[in-house]
Amino acid sequence: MTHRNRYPVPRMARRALLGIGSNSGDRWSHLRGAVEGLPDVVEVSPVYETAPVGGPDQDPYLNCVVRLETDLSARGLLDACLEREVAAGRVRDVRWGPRTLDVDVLWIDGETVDEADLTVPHPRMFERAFVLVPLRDVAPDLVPAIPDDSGADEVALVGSLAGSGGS
Ligand code: X6L
Ligand code: MG
Ligand code: MG
Repeated sequence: MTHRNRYPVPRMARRALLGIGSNSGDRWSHLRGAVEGLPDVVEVSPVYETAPVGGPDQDPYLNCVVRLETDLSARGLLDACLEREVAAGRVRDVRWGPRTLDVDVLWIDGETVDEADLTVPHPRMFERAFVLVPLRDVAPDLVPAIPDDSGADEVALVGSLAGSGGS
């Protein structure tokens, strides 16, 4: 090669879906802080209160899903998620235990990742109603059906981050 391109490589933004959850501290503030701090968010699902799945006995969660149109790589998205969790004061101790904020990369159009600390699509959560119900709101093409055994009866619409609702 005799020269290098001086210009940024144009990249087509693609759709990414992130799952957000909180069941400790001011849950509404943690969700709101995540949505406001994440890059390239174009749509936010309603907020659902959901029964905890896995781990020790713990309080109910608030869950939602955001849709991004972004040039960020999967790794860039994970970094943005972890940054929001740290900003919410998350302490990682008990596996599947209570957390102020959890932000997961669920899906990136046209991309799969299988690395030690990052798997996309998210392997486990796609069977859970606390992901599927809000995911269906912002990406219905990704949710053809919600299985009867996914816990759909333990997911209650409680408000939205844009309008009223929350404490
Ligand atoms: C079989 C066995 C299939 C276990 C799935 C799924 C385990 C999800 C743990 C599973 C299995 C999890 C949230 C939550 C967690 C959340 C609600 C987890 C463990 N995060 N419950 N539990 N909302 N409602 O965001 O996700 S941590
Ligand atoms: Mg999670
Ligand atoms: Mg997580």
